[in-house]
Amino acid sequence: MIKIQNFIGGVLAAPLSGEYIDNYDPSTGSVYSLIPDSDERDVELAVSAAKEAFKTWSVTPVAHRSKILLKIASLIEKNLEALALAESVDNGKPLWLAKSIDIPRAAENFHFYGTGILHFASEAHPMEDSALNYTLRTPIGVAGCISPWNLPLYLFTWKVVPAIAVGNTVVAKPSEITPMTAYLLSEICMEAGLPPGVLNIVHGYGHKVGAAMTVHPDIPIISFTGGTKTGETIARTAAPMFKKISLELGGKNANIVFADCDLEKAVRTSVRASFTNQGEICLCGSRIFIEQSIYELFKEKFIKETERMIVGDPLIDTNKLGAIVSKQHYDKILHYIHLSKEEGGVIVRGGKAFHPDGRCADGWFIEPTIIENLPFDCRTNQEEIFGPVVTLTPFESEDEVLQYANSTKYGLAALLFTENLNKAHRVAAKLHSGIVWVNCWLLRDLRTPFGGVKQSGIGREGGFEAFKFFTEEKNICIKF
Ligand code: TXE
Repeated sequence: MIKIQNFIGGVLAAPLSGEYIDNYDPSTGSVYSLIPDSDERDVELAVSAAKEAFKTWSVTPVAHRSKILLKIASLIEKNLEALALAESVDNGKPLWLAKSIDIPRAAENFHFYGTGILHFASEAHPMEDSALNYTLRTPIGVAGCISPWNLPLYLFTWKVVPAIAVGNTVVAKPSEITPMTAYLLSEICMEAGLPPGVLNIVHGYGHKVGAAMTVHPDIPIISFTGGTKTGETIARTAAPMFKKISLELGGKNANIVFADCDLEKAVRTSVRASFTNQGEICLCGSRIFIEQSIYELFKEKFIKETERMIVGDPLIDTNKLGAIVSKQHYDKILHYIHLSKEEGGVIVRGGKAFHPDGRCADGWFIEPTIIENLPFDCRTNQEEIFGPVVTLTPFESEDEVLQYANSTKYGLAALLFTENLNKAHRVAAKLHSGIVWVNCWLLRDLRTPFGGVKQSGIGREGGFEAFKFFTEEKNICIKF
């Protein structure tokens, strides 16, 4: 039974409590490893190591920081197979998905920010013949990074890398549900020669380790991705301490299919946007609005295309959906499917748990589920389910669908399908979300600002936005 260790001050360490938490393989429902049940004492050790390392790391030449980050990127690529298998076993996602998306993107995060830091500069503001202003952007200190279980290494590195690239040191906590690849990254960081204390990983429960990080006086900046409820908890603690926070939270994204769309493309892309990673991506389009005149045709084609999304053992490449990440989340999704029926929904496909034969018989699997006949403002259409569950709703006009799409408390992402350019620009501009994809989904340019509005969060990640978040600006004005 693997016993995961914390990574503090450049060495692997057991939790001071000596206690461990069971870590489950969702595809079999069994415990396969143990996670440190760390607490505020381990966080204290990590903060001390990070503070010590900051003294040198923050003044290490950018070219040297870049070199180490690029070395880590190449080691991740070299260890792709092992990391992808670890991610699939830990999260339940298909192995092919971890191999093609999760792990390559983790390497890309190191490469993107490891090169981006070489080009990050700031500006000067000359005041004609009287003075010169210039802006200094300097690292802040020990950054706290807290990440979720849906894209474990992908989102862990999406936070940690820009933080250390600009010269901060980090205390990080991956989700206690999927800690494995962050643990394996510790070993890669040691091999790459990342100086001790630059990255510290403390494993354990959010309400213990995450909460201790959030309240720690020597962690002045927190970057969080996870549920809106937890984001609120973190903000309540951080706000009166005047900490800088970035919150990437939940979503309930609209997918709008106009009659003048390329129907085949809209169907294919909508199935991907509905069920990839078992629907456990905050960017999934879980509310599909279809123009009335093509509703039945789209529904027929969408259901047919969904038949191809075979659920089963994540280690078998022909399976498109793997297991749901935890028993608790599995129960939550099944609860919402039950609720949808109480709200008048008609399940046109799926709707049940799935029990594969063989080694995964006791795993946590749910069929891709399509529900229609629900009002846009019912709970099923307003609350984040975060599973392989989508609703289909017809609309007559642009105004009507914009009212539906913008009706939730979230505003992370949206998709729309039309071949009419004017309509694409017009509708995209009116959608209350931080990201809009037109005739595509999850097409990502890492330079773009990433984040949501309303209760989908605060701040933006990505590109130089991330570097600006993890640095402090100072304007210096010198009179001639
Ligand atoms: O997230 P949590 P969960 C949504 C999704 C899901 C819901 C809850 O709807 O059902 O959020 O998921 C740490 N102080 N998303 O329970 O609890 C926790 O240990 C500090 C959307 O996984 O928010 C973990 O490391 N930290 C999201 C991280 O927060 C705390 C992706 C996320 O856990 C804490 C995942 C506390 N008090 C879920 N409590 C997205 N936007 O992609 C927990 N944590």
